[in-house]
Amino acid sequence: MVFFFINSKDDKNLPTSLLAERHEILSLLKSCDVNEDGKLSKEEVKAGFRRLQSRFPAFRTRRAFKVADKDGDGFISETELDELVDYVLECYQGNVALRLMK
Ligand SMILES: [Ca+2]
Ligand SMILES: [Ca+2]
Repeated sequence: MVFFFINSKDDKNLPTSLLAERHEILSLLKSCDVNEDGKLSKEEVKAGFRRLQSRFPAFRTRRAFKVADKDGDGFISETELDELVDYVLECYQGNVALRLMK
C-alpha cells in the first residue's frame, strides 16, 4: 500500500511540469547566445537572468558559472548547458513561465 502511494505520486504529476520548465530555460539560454558561437559567455548568461527578472543577475551569474563551468574556461559550452539549466531550475522552479511573460 505504502509503496503504491509513493510511486503514483512521484512518477506522474511532477515530471511533466518540470520537463516543460527545463525546456523553457533551455530555449531561453540558447536565445541568449547572441554571437552564435555555441557557448555562453558571462554577459550572455547574465542577460538570461535579466530575462528571468532576477534581482541579482551578476550574483546569479557568478554562482551559475561556479556550478556549471566545469572546465573553468569562462564559457558554458553545449555539454555544460545541462548543469546551467539545473541551476536556473533550482532558483526559479515553479515560476519560470510566469517570469518570462513579464
Ligand atoms: Ca556566445
Ligand atoms: Ca566551460
